[in-house]
Amino acid sequence: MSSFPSLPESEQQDAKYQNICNNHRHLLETLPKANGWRNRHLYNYNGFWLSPIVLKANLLLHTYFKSHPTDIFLASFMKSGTTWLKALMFSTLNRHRYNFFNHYLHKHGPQSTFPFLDAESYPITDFTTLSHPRLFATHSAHTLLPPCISSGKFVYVCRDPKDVLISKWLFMSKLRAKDLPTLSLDVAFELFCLGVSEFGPFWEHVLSYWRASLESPEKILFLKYEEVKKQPEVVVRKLAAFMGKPLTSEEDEKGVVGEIVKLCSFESLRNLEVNKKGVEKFGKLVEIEKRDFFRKGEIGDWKNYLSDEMKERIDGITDDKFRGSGLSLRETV
Ligand code: PAP
Repeated sequence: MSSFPSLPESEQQDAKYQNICNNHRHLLETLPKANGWRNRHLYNYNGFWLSPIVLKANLLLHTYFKSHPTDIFLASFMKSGTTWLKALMFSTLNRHRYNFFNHYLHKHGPQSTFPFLDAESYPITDFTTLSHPRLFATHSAHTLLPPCISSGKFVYVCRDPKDVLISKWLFMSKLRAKDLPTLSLDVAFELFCLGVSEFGPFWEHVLSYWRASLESPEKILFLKYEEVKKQPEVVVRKLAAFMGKPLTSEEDEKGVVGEIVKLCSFESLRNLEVNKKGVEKFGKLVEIEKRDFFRKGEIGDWKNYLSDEMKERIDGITDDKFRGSGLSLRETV
């Protein structure tokens, strides 16, 4: 039963939204907080550090998102390969719709291929015009998602936390609020190791999807950035099968997998005009230059930034956190 039985639907929605705003305000006043990378503070919500915008998006998602049984979600910790996987998933799923010489990606880039759920603002988009299966992206931990989403199908991509840290630090330094002091690598490193990092702790984030993938392997395709880098063709085949459109022998003969891999390669995406200029909007408040999603796209760039001692510390945390889980990010680096 509706909690606002006497109000017309639009006003019920507004009343519901006002409740969310009040709850959001209350949470910001009461949740544990710590230093943010982009904004002044992050808030610890159910074990994960979220910015105020993401916290609100999460509340909105829980209230308004209507899933469909065929939905597929791409999930990742920030800077783990989201942009790349968006391009790969979109072009694999829609390989019959576009030709590779004049592709949707050429004009629009990977960011606009499917919506990012952690930046929703009100009035909420209902996504009813998207073709099925609908694709969505999220950086939220599995346990933070509403049950209608967390019970769905996921592609999860993770990456060596040392490369994530460096990629994230450089990216967030560019976006950091102008009234805040520069975030030094030493401070970012400490925060990261403590787990204080947008959507973090990194390790608990990865484990939230890893555990879910062990429980329901048919529902979560668990990938590593390094594995995509080393064997992109194998990954495209896995994605095609996972999304319900396995490669046919005819497509194999035509070299479709190779075309997808080439289209989505770092060089090819970075050099697109659409990715060299323009901004990507996340919700109403966040704008990011598209070119900032393409930096180096390498494995092991952390070696240019972290000392041996820093490396040992992060690897030690990774070993401790993943011990007994059956997951290792070691063998991939
Ligand atoms: P997001 O969290 O802001 O969405 P995400 O796309 O997950 O970022 O990660 C960005 C990283 O992927 C960048 O890594 P780097 O800073 O170490 O270079 C970016 O360069 C890399 N990247 C983007 N596109 C590709 C690609 N096609 N192939 C390989 N790496 C890529």
